[in-house]
Amino acid sequence: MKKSDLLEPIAGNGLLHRRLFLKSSVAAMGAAGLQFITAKVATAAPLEVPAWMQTPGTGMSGYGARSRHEEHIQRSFGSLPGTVGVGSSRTPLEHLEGIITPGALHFERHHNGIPDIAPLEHQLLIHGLVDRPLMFDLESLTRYPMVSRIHFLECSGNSGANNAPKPPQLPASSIHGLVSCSEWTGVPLAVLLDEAGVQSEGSWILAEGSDAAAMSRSIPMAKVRDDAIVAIYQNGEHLRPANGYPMRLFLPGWEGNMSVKWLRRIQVTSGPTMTKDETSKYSDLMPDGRSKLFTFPMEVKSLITSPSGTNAMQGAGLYQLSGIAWSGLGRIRRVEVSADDGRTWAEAALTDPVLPRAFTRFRLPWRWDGGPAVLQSRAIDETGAVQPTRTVLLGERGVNYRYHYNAIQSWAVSETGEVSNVYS
Ligand SMILES: Nc1nc2c(c(=O)[nH]1)N[C@H]1C(S)=C(S)[C@@H](COP(=O)(O)O)O[C@H]1N2
Ligand SMILES: [Mo]
Repeated sequence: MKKSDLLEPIAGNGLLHRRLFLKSSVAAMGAAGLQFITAKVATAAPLEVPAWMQTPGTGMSGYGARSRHEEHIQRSFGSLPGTVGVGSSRTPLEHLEGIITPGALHFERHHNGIPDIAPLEHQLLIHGLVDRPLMFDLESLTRYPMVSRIHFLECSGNSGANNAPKPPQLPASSIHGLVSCSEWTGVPLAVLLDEAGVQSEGSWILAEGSDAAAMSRSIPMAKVRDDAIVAIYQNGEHLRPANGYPMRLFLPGWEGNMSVKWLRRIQVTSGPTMTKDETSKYSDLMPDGRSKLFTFPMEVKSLITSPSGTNAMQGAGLYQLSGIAWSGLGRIRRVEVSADDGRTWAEAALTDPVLPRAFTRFRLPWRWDGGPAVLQSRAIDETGAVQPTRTVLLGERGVNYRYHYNAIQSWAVSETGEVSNVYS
């Protein structure tokens, strides 16, 4: 491909080739006389000395805080801040970049508030169909070999707002923010189960939390053996109370509800326990009125986070479309982007690293001509699964299905630059 071709749209409505964002191509853009994004031409005058260079800066602190100019970036709430009991808060996806969600902005979902657990008093009991019932405290756990894995965590209720007949006019976080991505460190649950000695009939476990909801879920032994961990650390520091301090179950790629926080009990069983949390909620109601028994993995999904709902574009010109893709079934293989409501598609650049069951950041250059556009992203994972359109998804599921919504998100850009949520 000739460098100048990079400046030619490769799909409808101004989508440019992903290679335009490579270093050499940025130089090519300059050579072609295209000013890069919004940089101003520098003058020969010396730089001014700003106020903060004229006095010594402040000192160190024991635990860091972000810039006071960023304090308005907050989780959004489904229920009022500080509400006790049931509720959720959402990650401000449209304000974040890369793939890691800072601990302080990880989404929260509680069924009866956040328990205040004294770590030295917390115990994890492993019992049921085992040879030796065992109790682990935090100290004994940290003597086992640990693993660290970068994975997303998504509530199966995420994006449910888009089931509504009319598209809600909300920021990306309010619609899709029940998903975050962290590095989780802990002990593989299989190691602890081997210590206890699982008996031959032990084909499921029950995991129970130490919160006032005593939230509990059943998990098949195959998943436990595959990649379940008892997580102690999140992004390098101890779990935050809201995310399960001092220990939680973590099940990569499976619906968030099953990653039981404040984990206190694992009972090895011969089948699913059918707890209140897996029968009254998180089950999918089908068009014929019956419920699916369980839906464990979170399927392939993506959305453009910049620009996104309620944003205002700053005039026609070159933009960097940026978004996240993820799949509970493995790696993201490819993300395609459309600017003309799905008529034509261009392949986006995936920013390294591309990890299984983790956020994958994608980008594509877009020259907005100032006219109306509908932006969409469509992710494909390594199993070949393709993110469906909303029409296809709802067509298959009927109107009663609420959980596990993974349809393509469409953002309309108006001539005045307002970005809104549309169903296409
Ligand atoms: N003990 C317990 N575990 C729990 C919950 C809970 O309320 N109690 N909420 C579940 C739900 S519905 C989700 S989506 C995830 C949310 O994890 P987070 O709050 O760390 O984001 O935790 C799950 N584990
Ligand atoms: Mo959830």
